[in-house]
Amino acid sequence: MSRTGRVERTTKETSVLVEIDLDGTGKTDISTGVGFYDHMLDQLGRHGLFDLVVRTEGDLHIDTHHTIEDTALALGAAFRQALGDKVGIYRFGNCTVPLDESLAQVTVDLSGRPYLVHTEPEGMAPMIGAYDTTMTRHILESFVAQAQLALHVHVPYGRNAHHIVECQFKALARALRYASEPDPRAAGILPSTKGAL
Ligand SMILES: [Mn+2]
Repeated sequence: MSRTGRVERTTKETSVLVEIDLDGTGKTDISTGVGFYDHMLDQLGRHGLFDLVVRTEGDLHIDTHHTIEDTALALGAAFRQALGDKVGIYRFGNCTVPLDESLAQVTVDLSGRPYLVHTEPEGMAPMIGAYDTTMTRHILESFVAQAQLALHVHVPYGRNAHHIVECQFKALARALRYASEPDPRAAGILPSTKGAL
């Protein structure tokens, strides 16, 4: 059974297409018009072993905000769609990833309830190319709202803004992979005593 999601989302501000295959090999085809964001979504596919297509055309003449946010919303919706009934998966995942001087700790529960806890160092550089570093939290909020999962992302230390953001996406990718992967001991079993996720 294929675990794929496909979401098209069009507004007056953006037009987004996301396709995801949870059981892929990390093959990505990403184009949002925001170079550093493309780099981050590429990390998500590669380290999550998700095949991922993202095509966003947004109102970049205003700024990158709508483009980045709406892509994250569509990505969350596609991920939720791909998870299907969540039978036989691990449900929980966590991963700690260093990037030189920076460290990201990510824990996820595919709970069906959106909740984000996010901390990162204060005072990092405001921009990485055209990417506004305050958008990282907004991306995570948007993704969580649509993917309906609990996500805790912490960067206890780090200095370089590029490193601080990139280690979060790498750790997120790996935590999502672990949580969504089939658990061979739990085939046919829903990982919840409640009977629904
Ligand atoms: Mn916004």
